Amino acid sequence: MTLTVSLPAADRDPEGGAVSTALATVLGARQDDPRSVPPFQLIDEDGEPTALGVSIGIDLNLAQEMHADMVLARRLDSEALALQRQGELHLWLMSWGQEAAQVGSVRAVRDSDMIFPSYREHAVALCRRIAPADIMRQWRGVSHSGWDPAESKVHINSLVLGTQTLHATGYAAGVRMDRSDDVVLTYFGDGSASQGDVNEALNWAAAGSLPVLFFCQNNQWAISTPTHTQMRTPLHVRAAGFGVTGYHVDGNDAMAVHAVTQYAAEQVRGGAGPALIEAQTYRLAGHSSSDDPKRYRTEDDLAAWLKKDPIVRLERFLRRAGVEDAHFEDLAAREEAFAATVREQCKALRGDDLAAVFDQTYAEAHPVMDREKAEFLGRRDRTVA
Ligand SMILES: Cc1ncc(C[n+]2csc(CCOP(=O)(O)OP(=O)(O)O)c2C)c(N)n1
Ligand SMILES: [Mg+2]
Repeated sequence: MTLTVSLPAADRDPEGGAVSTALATVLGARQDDPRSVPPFQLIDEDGEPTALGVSIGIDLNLAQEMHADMVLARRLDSEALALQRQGELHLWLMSWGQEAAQVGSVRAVRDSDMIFPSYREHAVALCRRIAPADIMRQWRGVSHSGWDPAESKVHINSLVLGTQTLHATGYAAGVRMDRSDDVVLTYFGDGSASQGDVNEALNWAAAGSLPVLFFCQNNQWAISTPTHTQMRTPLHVRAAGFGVTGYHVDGNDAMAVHAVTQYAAEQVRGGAGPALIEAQTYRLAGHSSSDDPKRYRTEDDLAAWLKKDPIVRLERFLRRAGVEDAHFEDLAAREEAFAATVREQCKALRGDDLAAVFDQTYAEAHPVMDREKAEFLGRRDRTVA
């Protein structure tokens, strides 16, 4: 069967051959980017509410609380990097610049909603009241992970890219079997979106209509690989191909992230099936304490994103809204005290549970694990002596 597309007379090519320029422009753009929408934004880069922000309204108390969370998260990040430089941590994955994406999203779900993070979600962990010591433990090499997931409802970090999205999907199947109305929130990066695991998780979550909220922090880089070389179709558009509802948000606008996540989470909670949020943000620091981003990205790129700093933006908004100096002075004092706690907690961390992995591999004792544990302890004690 031939499908005939009838064009308005003015658009017809009198020669009957080539497609008109107007049509080519419209269809060409759709082909490249079928339903891409600009990121949802409530507060612009100068701290001014957008037209949408004005019409929807911005909760000043929430803005103040999230600003404080972001300031503390950034301080944890800079202290931890300094501690790494002093030899107190082996490695640190910086979250500088991604605070709004993390704080805005975690604060928009319930405390009972389980979270499966990647490895950079320190602000998420802080908002779930995980102690700085527990966030740094793994990076000091004194533990295999840092906290009790049953207590915080935050699973341990996943360093194998994308694997946590499958764990989240499996967990969501359990939530469904329990007939709970919890939502499962999982974080992953733009680069991880190329992993088979993430695509399998999206497909499986959609096929089972599972309560998963996929949150992609598109920080524009996967170590030295820029996002645009990894994908032709933006992720929020790609979601539809899996049968997942896609949202696009300015990831440096904490209020917008909160609004979109709250809406998406409620849809998922209500049984609409999984959703995906693509948050546009930027990793202002290197990939990790071992990376030198000057080798692959320009100063101009960094400068352009520094202007979109999520904390500066929210502070400007709060000051315009009448929040006084005293508030920011109190917060600065709180931040200094918090920084001292971070340093103290880090230096006090000692490792004595590394051998626990051998006890936790199987439910019951296993001769191979016993042998490996003995070898490990022998080696460790020789090194310590
Ligand atoms: C399966 C797997 N492949 C490769 C790596 C090495 N690796 C670690 S981080 C990373 C980049 C990830 O980028 P993205 O998903 O965008 O997250 P971001 O680090 O930007 O937060 C790579 C390739 C890994 N950890 N796991
Ligand atoms: Mg990335």
